[in-house]
Amino acid sequence: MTDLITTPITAAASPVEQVVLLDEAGNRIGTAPKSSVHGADTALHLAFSCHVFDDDGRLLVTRRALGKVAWPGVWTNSFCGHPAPAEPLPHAVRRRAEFELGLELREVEPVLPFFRYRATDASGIVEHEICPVYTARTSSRPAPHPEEVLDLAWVEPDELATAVRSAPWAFSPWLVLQAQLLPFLGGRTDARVDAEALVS
Ligand SMILES: [Mn+2]
Repeated sequence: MTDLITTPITAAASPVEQVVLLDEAGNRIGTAPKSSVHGADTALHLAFSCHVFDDDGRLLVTRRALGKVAWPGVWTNSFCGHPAPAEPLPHAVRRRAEFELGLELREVEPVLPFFRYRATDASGIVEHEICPVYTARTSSRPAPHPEEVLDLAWVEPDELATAVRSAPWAFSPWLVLQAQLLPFLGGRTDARVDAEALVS
């Protein structure tokens, strides 16, 4: 597998947001418009998730805006996104933090560099991603972008861990899966997560 976190590929600048397509081994095999990739049979592509802590060790959870194509109105981790074709992942993480939440991040660290999942939302839209998971810290006060984030909360990690296990249907499937693997959400780094089991 190529180094997904640090290896950019070059591509012509495009006015349409592009995502990076991946083969089963995680190699970059091309690009496609973000809007056409996500559908009923979504091709595997590169994304990321980030969990943001404040200075008191609380975690930021967000509720996805109702206008989002996939999982509208669902509570999830701090934010997610797709790197542009030539964009290193840590840069994409910082860019989306600023865009979605007005947050300046520090200590951006990959914690699950090879996380992968496939899941289908209630409307039939499929996500299918190799999705390196990051943690970061902020001292900023969130200023959510209304087209991205409907609501947010700072929560104690152990309370989120309990909530995700008690009511997994109330959270994004990628958060539920990540919680099985992230120690700060009660997970074990050696846990085996069967992401395909989520396909409905
Ligand atoms: Mn995606």
